[in-house]
Amino acid sequence: MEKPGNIERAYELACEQYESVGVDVEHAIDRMRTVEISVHCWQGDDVSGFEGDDGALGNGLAVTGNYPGRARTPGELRSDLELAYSLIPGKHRLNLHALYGEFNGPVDRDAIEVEHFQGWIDWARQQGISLDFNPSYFSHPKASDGFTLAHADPGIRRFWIDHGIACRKIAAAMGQAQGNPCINNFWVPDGFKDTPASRKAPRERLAASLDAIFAEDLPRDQTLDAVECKLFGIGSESYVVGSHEFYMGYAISRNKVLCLDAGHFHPTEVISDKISSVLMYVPELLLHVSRGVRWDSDHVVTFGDELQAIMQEIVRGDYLQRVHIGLDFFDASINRVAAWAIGTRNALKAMLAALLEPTEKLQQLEDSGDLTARLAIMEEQKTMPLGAVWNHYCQTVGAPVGAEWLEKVRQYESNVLSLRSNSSEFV
Ligand code: RNT
Ligand code: ZN
Repeated sequence: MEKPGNIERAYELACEQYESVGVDVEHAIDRMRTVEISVHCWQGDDVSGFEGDDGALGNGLAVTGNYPGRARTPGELRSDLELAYSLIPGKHRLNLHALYGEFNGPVDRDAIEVEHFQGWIDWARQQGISLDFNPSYFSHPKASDGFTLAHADPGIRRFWIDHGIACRKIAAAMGQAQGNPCINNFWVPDGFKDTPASRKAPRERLAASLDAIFAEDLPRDQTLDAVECKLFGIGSESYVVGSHEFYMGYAISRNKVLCLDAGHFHPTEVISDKISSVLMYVPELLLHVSRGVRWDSDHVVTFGDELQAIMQEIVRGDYLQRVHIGLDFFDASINRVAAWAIGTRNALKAMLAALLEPTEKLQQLEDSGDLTARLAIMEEQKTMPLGAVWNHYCQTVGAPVGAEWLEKVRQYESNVLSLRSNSSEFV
C-alpha cells in the first residue's frame, strides 16, 4: 500500500512535470469532479433482473461464467452497488433496466409503473445519485422469435409499444425526483439469423413503433430518449433492424439522443472516430463504453487504446456537456463487484488522462502544420505521471488508492458473496 506522504510527494512532482508542458493539473481535477459515469446495474446479476421467472437470457445477449455471488434480490444488488461506488472516486449514476423493478407478483412489461421503481428512486436519493433507465426488449416470451417493435404481428408490436410508453413515464418520474434528466435508452434486438426477404418492412415497422412510443412530448429536463444501434448479434447475424444508419437517421430526424456502444460495430471500427461526426447532427450522445473481444462480447473495460481515444475525443471536442457516458459490460467469470470497480475506475482514469493532455497546444501545432511536434508530444504524453495524479485524486475524494480496493472486495466476498447460493446457470 502507498504511504499517504508518498502520494502527495509524487503528486507535487507530477504537477511540476505537467506544468512544464503547459497543463494545469488542478484545473483538470476540477473538471474531473464534474464527470458522472452511468454505472450499469446489470453487471451485478448477469442481466437477470427481478421478474421472478429466472428465465434464460435471450435475444443475442450472452453472459458467460459462473463465479459465485450473483445478486438475486434488489437488496443484494443495492448492497453490491454500494460497495462498488465506495471503490470508485466521485459521484456516479445508476443505469437501471426495466426488468429490475420490484414486482410483488407477476406484472407484465406493458403494465410496469413508477411504483415498481419507487424503491430504487428512494435508494438513489438516499445515496445522492441519479438514475438512468432502459426498457427491456429481451428475455420475454413475446421476444422469443427475435422480434419486438418490428414484429410482423401488430399485437406483439402493440405490447412492446406499451412497454416503451410505460418506461418513458417511469424515466420521467425518475428525472423529476432527481432534478436532472433520466436518459432512457432504447435497444431492441430485432433481427434475422439468415438473409431477409425484406430488409425494408421491419425497418418501416420499427420507425412507426418508435414514433408511437415517442408521440407524447415529455419534458426534456426530466427524461431524454436515446436509441442504440447494433451491427449484429448472436441469432441476428444477417440483419439487425436497428442498424447504425437506421438510428442515425432516426435520431437526427426526431431530435433524439444517439447511443453508440463500443461493441456494436465491425471489429476494426471504433466509436471514438464517430463522436465528432454524429455530434454535428444529433443534440447529445449516450455512450455504452464496453469492450468487444473479436465480437460484441461485453468484456470488462480495460485501460486500452480505444477507451483512451473515446475520452480524448470527448475532451478534445469540448463535448463533456453533450456526451453521457454509460458502461455496458457483463462478466460472470470474475467477482462482479470487482468488475464494476475495474471498468469504472478505468473509464475515469482514461478521462483524467484526457483532461491532462495539452489539448490546445496539440491543436495549435496541428493548425500550424507541425505534425512532427504533434506526434512527438502525443507520444511523450503517454509516459507522463498519470498514476500520481490519479492516486492523489482518489485520495482527496476518499476513494481507495491503487489496488487497495481489491482487499475490500475480498472481505465482502468472504463475508457476503460466498454465502449466496450459486444460482447462475450460465457456464
Ligand atoms: C445489447 C446492447 C444493450 C444491452 C443492455 C443490457 O447488445 O448493448 O445495451 O447490453 O441494454
Ligand atoms: Zn449497449
